[in-house]
Amino acid sequence: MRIIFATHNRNKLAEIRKIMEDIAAEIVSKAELGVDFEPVEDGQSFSENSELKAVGIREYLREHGLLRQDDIIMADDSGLCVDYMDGEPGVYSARFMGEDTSYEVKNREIIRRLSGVEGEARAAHFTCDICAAFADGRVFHTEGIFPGFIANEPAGENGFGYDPILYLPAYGKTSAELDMEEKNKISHRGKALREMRRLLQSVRETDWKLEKRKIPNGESSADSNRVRRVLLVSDSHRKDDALLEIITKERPFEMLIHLGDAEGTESQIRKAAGEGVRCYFVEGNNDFFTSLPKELIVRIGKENCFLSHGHRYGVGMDVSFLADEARARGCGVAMFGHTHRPYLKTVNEVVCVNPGSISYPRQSDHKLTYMIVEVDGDGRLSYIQKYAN
Ligand code: ITT
Repeated sequence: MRIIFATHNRNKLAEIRKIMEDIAAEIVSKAELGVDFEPVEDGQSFSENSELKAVGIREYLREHGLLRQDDIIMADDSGLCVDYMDGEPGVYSARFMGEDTSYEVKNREIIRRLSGVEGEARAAHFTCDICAAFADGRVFHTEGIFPGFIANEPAGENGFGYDPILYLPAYGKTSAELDMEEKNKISHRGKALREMRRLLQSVRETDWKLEKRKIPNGESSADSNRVRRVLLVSDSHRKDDALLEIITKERPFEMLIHLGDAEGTESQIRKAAGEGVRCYFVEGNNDFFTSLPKELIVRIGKENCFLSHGHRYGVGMDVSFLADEARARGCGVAMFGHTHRPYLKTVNEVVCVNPGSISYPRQSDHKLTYMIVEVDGDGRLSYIQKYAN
């Protein structure tokens, strides 16, 4: 899943990355995608504006062929609502006194307007509405509120915008005196983002349950019935001599899976495997300018196998994120590369398999490794670790 956040406010993006980093493979801003299209925010409420932004960017990406099937375009609209000013500046927070007016001036002006106002009457809050527009047309919203009081004097250097004037009695500080981590825990955006995170997780689980009933995208059940031996390799990094040798040595096999970082020699490998062999490649972190899929689900015997290079799941540190992703997608096997070390272990009920590297091994014996997967008559898989030299 890729989250594209429709903002050019760097502070917002940093907060969002911190909260969402472990649920999306990629979080990019629209600027990082090179999109300079600016939807008009002329709604009367925070939720209207966030939806105008998110849907506007989604349709722009669609029209320009940049929208991926698993993209979620997110946008927030947020602002400060001051009770004594009838909820102003509200949706006009960024435009209050003019876009180019400094926040020092805006903050002083709000304090000035509240001169003589005391206690509860100085109540104010930040509001944030987040909209997630899915590539398939669905739209979801969450909202968060961050209550406080307008301070008598601006204070603090952290945060941005109106942070120096929102005083938080429980902390004896303004929002600008909190560090980012503290602010994220209690802020309007933090709350709305965590709620969005929960919502996305539950939507994703429901989608995957439905998807589980479909045929996997790589290999149909009918095709998978004829597969008895699979050659599993990874991380060849254009150094194909050993790989070409084992292709000859290991024949016959009906399927070849390469788990990433072939670095452009895919057609040579396919050719060497021969016409009758189904070849699957996924994109590795060194496969630049490629149209290879990032992930695939392939049916082998009676197993749905989740193929991924693994770097997006942090497999170098911990395989359990990959295992959980595979399981949530209805796969009992996760095949990955990236670490250059052979691996075979059941993690969170998912068999996690890494054939190691066929070019630059990193395990202690420094031998080039690969795997053969054998399928028995009942469709059960067994994994045989092999050395190329
Ligand atoms: P994008 O539209 O590109 O996301 P923006 O800064 O214009 O960025 P908004 O339209 O949501 O964002 O305007 C919100 C304004 O409200 C923002 O410029 C700040 O002045 C204020 N604001 C929102 N969240 C805030 C926060 O956490 N701390 C301080 N001020 C905030």
